[in-house]
Amino acid sequence: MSERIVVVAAALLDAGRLLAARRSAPPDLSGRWELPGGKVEPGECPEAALVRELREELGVSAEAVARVPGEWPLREPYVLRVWTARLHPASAAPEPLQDHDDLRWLTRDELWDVDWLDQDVPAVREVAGLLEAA
Ligand code: DCM
Repeated sequence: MSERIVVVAAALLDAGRLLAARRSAPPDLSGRWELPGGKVEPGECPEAALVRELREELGVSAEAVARVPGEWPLREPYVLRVWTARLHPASAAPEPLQDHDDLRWLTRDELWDVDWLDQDVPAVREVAGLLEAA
């Protein structure tokens, strides 16, 4: 039986907007937009992995809020699980420090203006209802 490795990603919400991050690597994913995150390390709980990845990739202090229902297959052996997340009040603003070259805060009206990774689309659809229409 093959072991699945969980990739966690954050639907980081602030003021009714969702953070989208444009990947700068690898070549087959670069230019596409994703919910920021990464692989859970052995022995690490997924929420802790999410907090770590957001700090490393975006320089923010954040916390996981709630699991977005569902699990989406990535390239073997990875599966994608998503949590909503929020910034701590004293957090720095997100910056694309590694893996990304652009960030956007999207309202519900702007949600589909970016070219999401195919595998992130169902999760983005799930969080759409949490965003403001304006
Ligand atoms: N990944 C994804 N969607 C996300 C985050 C990551 O499909 N929202 C994929 C891209 C990589 C793998 O998971 O193949 C590991 O991500 P990373 O390279 O960011 O650690």
